[in-house]
Amino acid sequence: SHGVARSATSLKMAAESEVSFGELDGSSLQIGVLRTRWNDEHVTNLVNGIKSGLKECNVKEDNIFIKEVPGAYELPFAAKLLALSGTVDAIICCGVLIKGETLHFEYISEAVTKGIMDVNLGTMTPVVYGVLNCLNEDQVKKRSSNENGGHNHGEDWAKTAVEMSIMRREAR
Ligand code: DLZ
Repeated sequence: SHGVARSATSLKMAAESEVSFGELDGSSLQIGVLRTRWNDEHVTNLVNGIKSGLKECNVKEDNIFIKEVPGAYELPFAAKLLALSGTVDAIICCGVLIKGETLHFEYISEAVTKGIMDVNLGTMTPVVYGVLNCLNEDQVKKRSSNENGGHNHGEDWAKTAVEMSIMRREAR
């Protein structure tokens, strides 16, 4: 009977979260997308997922600002510049780090993760962590494309940006 109660609860939660996603209205929001040139093909797929997620939330195409940076390490700096410009409600930092043979991956990954959080709290602008940290390209594909049973996480990042933008506006 415990099992039945548990599954009833998770069904209710699923239904509630569907309702709240449907209500995300981004029609008056300006969203910045910072994307790396590193791992261009995968990052482009993720940006396409972001665009389709933003469209689902009624964000206007003219209100989406997209800018390239070289690699993931550059994302926090660019995000801080954009946040301080006061021109966007939220920023999505989009990149892909793939583990190589050295410790480089761990160092960059940690710095970027910490850097993005610093910009969130330091500027009080929502900065979405749209960075995949993967051991190989197969893992990247599963998280950046809806093909072959994968899921494009860019769609979720877009909804997170809209949800957090609304939260910040409501707090003012
Ligand atoms: C140098 C480097 C390496 C080895 N790998 C990646 C990666 O997988 N993903 C990524 O976004 N960037 C990588 N970079 C570049 C760094 O992020 C950064 O652009 C350079 O170290 C210059 O600061």
